[in-house]
Order: sequence, then C-alpha cells, then structure tokens
Amino acid sequence: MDADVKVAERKCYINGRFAGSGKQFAKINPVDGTVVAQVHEADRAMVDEAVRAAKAALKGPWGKMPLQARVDLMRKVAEGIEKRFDDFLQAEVADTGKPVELASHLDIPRGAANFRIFADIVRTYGTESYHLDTPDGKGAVNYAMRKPLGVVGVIAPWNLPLLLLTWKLAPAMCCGNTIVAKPSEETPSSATLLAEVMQEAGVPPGVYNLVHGFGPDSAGEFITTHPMVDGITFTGECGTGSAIMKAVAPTIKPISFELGGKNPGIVFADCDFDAAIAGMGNAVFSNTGQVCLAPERLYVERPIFERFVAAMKAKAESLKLGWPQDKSTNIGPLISRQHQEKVMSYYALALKEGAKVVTGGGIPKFGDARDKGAWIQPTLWTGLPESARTVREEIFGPCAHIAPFDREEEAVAMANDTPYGLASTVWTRDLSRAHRVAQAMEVGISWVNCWFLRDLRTPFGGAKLSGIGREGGLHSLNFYSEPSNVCIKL
Ligand code: NAD
Ligand code: 6OD
Repeated sequence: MDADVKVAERKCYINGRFAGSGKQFAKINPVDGTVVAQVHEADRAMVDEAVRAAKAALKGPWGKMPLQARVDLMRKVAEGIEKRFDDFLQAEVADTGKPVELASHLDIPRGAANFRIFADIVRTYGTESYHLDTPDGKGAVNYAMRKPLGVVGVIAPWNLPLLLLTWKLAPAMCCGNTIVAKPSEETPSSATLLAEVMQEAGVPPGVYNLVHGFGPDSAGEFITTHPMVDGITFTGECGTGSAIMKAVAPTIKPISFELGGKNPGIVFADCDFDAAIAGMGNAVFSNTGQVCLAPERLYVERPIFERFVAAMKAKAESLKLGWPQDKSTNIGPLISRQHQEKVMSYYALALKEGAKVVTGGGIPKFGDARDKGAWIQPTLWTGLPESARTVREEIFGPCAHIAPFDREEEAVAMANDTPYGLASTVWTRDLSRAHRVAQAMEVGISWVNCWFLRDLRTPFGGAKLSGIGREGGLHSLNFYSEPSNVCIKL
C-alpha cells in the first residue's frame, strides 16, 4: 500500500446515524498485512438499539410508503452505488485484496444491479385469489396479501461482500422489511459506504441498520437470538448455519441459508476442449477459489484426461498473482492469514493422503511487502481416492482434484457422492447428455458449458447441506414477505 493511504474508520449505522463503539478491531489488508480500517464493534446494547429502530421504522414513513415510492428509492440506492463506484471499488479491494479488474466487473456492478432487478420484479408481484362455493350459493372470495416479514437480520460472508449483502438487502427492502445487517468482520467497508448511500438517497432512519462484529458472543449472535428479529437470512459456512439454526430455535424465526459446497465439474471427451479449459480455469481459480460455487472436484473422461490435466496446469501457471491495482493481475491473496493457514493445512493433508501435486501446493515468495500477506499458489492434484478428505471437504481456495472416469453413470455417481449440493458444471457437446447429466446432479444450480452465468430471476440455492430455501427473483420475494389470506363471504 502507499504510505499516505489513511486507515479508514468503519462505524455502525443505527437509526439513520453513524455510531461509534468503545471497542474496535483492525481490518487487515490481505495483500500486504497492513491495517486498512478500524472497525467499531457493536455490543449487545447497540444491536438491541438497531433492532428496536428497525421495528419502529416499520410503523413510520417506510411502512406507509406506497410501493412505487419504495421502488423509486431502491433505484436511487442503485444509482448512489454507481455514482460512488470508485469509492466502493477501492473499499472492496482494500478489504479483500481482490483484483480491481474482477471487482469492477463483478462485485460493484452486481451491488447496484441487485437493487434494480428486485425493484423491477416487486412492481409486478402478484398474489393468489380463489372463489369458494358456499352452501347458501352466495360464495366467498379469498385473496392473499403479501406483508413484509418485519425486521430481517442479514448476515453476510466476506468472499463477495457487496454482491452477497445486497443480494439479500435489496429484495428484503423492496418487500418493505427493515434491516439489521452484519457484514463479515473481514469486509466491513462496502456495507458502511452503503449506509452513506442509503442516507443520501433518503432511506428513512431505522430502515437499514448496520452493526459490525463477529459471530459467537458478538453482533452475529446478538442478532440471531434477538426476540424482535422476525427472520434471518444468512450466507456462510455450513457449521455457522447449524449454529444459527440452534440460536433461532427458541424464537422460531424463518431462515434462508446459502451455505458451503464441494462442487463437481464433469468434462466429457466430446466437449469444446478450449472452452472447457477456459471455463474450468475461471471456475476453479477466480476470486482465488473463494466462491461457494467453485468446483473443487473435477471428473474428466479418460480419453482426454492427460491432455486436460496438462492444459489446466498450464492455465494455473499462467495466472498472475499480483497487486490488485495492476490490471494484468488475475488473482489476489486469500482473505486472511487465518484462512491461508486453513487452506495450507489442506495442501499438507493432500500430500499425506497420497495426492500427486500437478502444480502449486505452497505459498509464493515475492520478495516484497506481499510476503506479509495471505497469498497462496493455485494448486491441482490427481491421484486421490474419492474417500480422501481433500476430495470431500470444502477448502475454499484456488485448488481442485482431477480424477478420470470411463462411463457417464460413474461420473454422475462420483459427483453426487457428497453431503453438499450447491452447484455443478458439465461440459459436453451432446445435447441429450447435457440435459440428462445436468438433471441428475443433486444440486440447486446445474450449469452446462458455462459456470456462474447468472440470470437474477432464477432460483439460486443449495440442496442437501448446502442450504435451505432459494433466493433469486420471486423466490427471494417469497421469503421476504408473508402471505396473509383474506376470506370475504359474499
Ligand atoms: P462464516 O460462516 O464463517 O461467516 C459468515 C458470516 O456469519 C460472517 O458475517 C460471520 O461473522 C457470521 N457468523 C459467524 N458465526 C456466527 C454465529 N455463530 N452467529 C451469527 N453469525 C455468525 O463464512 P465465511 O467464512 O464468511 O464465508 C465462507 C463460507 O461461505 C464458505 O463455506 C462458502 O461456501 C460459503 N458461501 C456460500 C454461498 C452460497 O451462496 N451458498 C455464498 C458465499 C459463501
Ligand atoms: O450471484 C449470486 O447471486 C450469488 N449468490 C453468488 C454466490 C457466490 C458464492 O460465493
């Protein structure tokens, strides 16, 4: 980092005002280990104040606002993000170390797009109505109304901070809810800038509240256990999801969970080989592998196995691990030294389990300030049995194991032999096989000849351990609103 870059202060935002706390923690830039922000951690009393402000705001101007005005306000928030594009970009890059090229094409535009798409969809969101015959022949008419859930606790991870936070906030706010949001302790900045945008756009006080902090015995737990929080939407690890389920049980809140994955990629010999290498290279390594949808298990039909492994090795070795502001950088560091230790422990485990290292496997040496960061080499392995922990557990790093297969049924069976069920990607030119295999995948999202191609109206979420419920389009609106039936005797 430049010597003159200031350490930012990231405060909470409660009831329309920025609020400091007596307890702060440092946010470290994973590129070079420097402190980029001092973050004000919300204590239980601050979270309680945020929840009460959110509850009160449901009865204020926000609760009375006509739908069109609410939708217009959400569009203003999208414009506000776009107007401050560079501020968001630099904040996201400083927190995560991800390349500006990636954040400027993915994270920040999607932050704005999430508000626009849900503003559009909520305008035409219909409800059911039924005519009921009654013994007196006069009948009754039923119609359902959609009401907001109330106060929604939004708990987000660090890998795509603005994108994943707004993916929840936007539909929740479009449905008329009020929010207590907690970004990851690793990525406090874009959520704080968003509070400024909300304030400038004229979002009434108490509608978007932001509390910083950690999970257990901190802001995360204070939100999930608060009796006045009406619903929880969470993206993060399966273990955290499990802890949150326990925490919300006494107060019976609806939950929406987007959790981890150990996603398969299946490559058939008839695929467009170059497209498969480009697609799989992107899928495995982009965002330094810290994408819940990234495939960490690749199954490749035997006739092209050796060629595929060699091409993926060349791809991995061509990636530039560089400074985020350098436009030719392909991948940045992991999010933190702690995560680097976790990923390195899997790199060591892979060796113990008998993997052949195709490429990578260690920590790169730069000979500059980056040696104080959280960097890791893109890594590929072959030779592991399907029972190996490296093949079964989510690593969340730029790595994958590649195994050969001989028959379609064998590939499908290996791909589905996992407790996770988030996403899959299949590469083939055979149309029937594309449908057959995509449909056989026990996942929420099955891509064919592509990966991370997103239409924001489609259902998004995981099967098995990978989540509860679906987000996207009407699926999000269904979670963030509650149907209430009115029956009128005629
Ligand atoms: P994490 O579970 O450690 O943390 C996520 C959020 O939960 C953070 O804000 C954290 O502070 C909070 N938290 C932690 N413990 C908590 C508790 N007991 N109560 C309340 N809040 C708590 O996840 P992470 O490390 O930030 O993100 C990486 C994980 O997220 C990976 O497993 C990845 O697969 C998953 N993920 C899933 C999706 C998806 O859409 N399915 C998307 C992105 C990331
Ligand atoms: O694109 C999205 O909407 C989305 N939820 C992406 C999730 C990526 C996980 O890391």
